[in-house]
Amino acid sequence: MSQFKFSVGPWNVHAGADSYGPPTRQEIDFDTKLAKFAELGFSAIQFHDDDAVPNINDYTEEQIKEKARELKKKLDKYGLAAEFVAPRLWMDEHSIDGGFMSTSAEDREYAMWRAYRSIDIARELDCDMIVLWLAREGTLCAESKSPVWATRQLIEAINKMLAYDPKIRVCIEPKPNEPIDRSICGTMGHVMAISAATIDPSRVGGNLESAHAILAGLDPAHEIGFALAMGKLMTVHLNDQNGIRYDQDKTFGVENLRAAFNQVKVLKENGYGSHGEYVGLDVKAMRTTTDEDCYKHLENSLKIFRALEKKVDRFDYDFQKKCVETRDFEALEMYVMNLLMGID
Ligand code: XUL
Ligand code: MN
Repeated sequence: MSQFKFSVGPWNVHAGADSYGPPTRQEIDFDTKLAKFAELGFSAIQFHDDDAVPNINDYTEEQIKEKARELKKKLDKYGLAAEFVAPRLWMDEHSIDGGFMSTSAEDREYAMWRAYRSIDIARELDCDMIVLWLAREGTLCAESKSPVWATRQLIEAINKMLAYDPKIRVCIEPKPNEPIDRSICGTMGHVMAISAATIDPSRVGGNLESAHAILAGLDPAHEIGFALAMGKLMTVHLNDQNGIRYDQDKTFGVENLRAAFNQVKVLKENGYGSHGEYVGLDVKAMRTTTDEDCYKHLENSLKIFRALEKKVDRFDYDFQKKCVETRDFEALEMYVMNLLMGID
């Protein structure tokens, strides 16, 4: 029996538009996605604040909570939990130059408003986690802001969130670049340092996305392991990425099966999920994918994860131990290759 439960965000099923071309598939409405996510075996949904409450700017704080309560009823109908709420601090005109570390005081205030509203929504959805993907937090022009000031702004914003709600946990999803040029919090190491500098480090952790680690030139399994060692891996965004180029959000495991195997292995060996953590996916269908196949990348990611979980179950730890004792890493490496290729 698998120890894992899976989560997904509504943006994982999208119409295929990119920076260079218009949509290639029909938009699918939110309720249809929810029903399909439940049918595919997902247990929880990841939300941006405006996935949960579209047009959030148009409502009062009370109206936003009311809308969130309506959404909760919908989730209950499908037996789905809410995993997290993430303030979307990159689409609004107030977030052109970032959110918490924007150079405009008015825009920083707007970013805090979105962060507080995300917390309000989370509480109504019976969830205690806010994810911060810090899309535009950094510089496009290196001399435009001080990295010292910007880092302190982030710590101050997180402290305000922790003070606003004594139960809320803040989970930073690091990414080294895109859409920003130089990010302020690019890796899990940065996240751990920020956590330690806040007023309650036990409530500040990380969300490791495989593609983001690869974009930083790092190994996703080691980034996961680092956060696990600190007791601060709050969730993951599994996917895949072909080297250092635009963020691809490919189906989990399709570019580097061995790296994917090691992500499943480190999660499984360390009892990930035993405190209610979900295995989150953050995957995108290709632009060429048809309407009929628009959930295939999710189905395939789940299939690959589960197949790799079986490989981890079969992993021969006695043989590994022997190889380590004799330092026969050639044999250990070939053993892993054979395991993955299905050669006994
Ligand atoms: C962007 C990314 C986001 C976050 C959620 O690279 O991964 O989708 O996961 O805001
Ligand atoms: Mn992500």
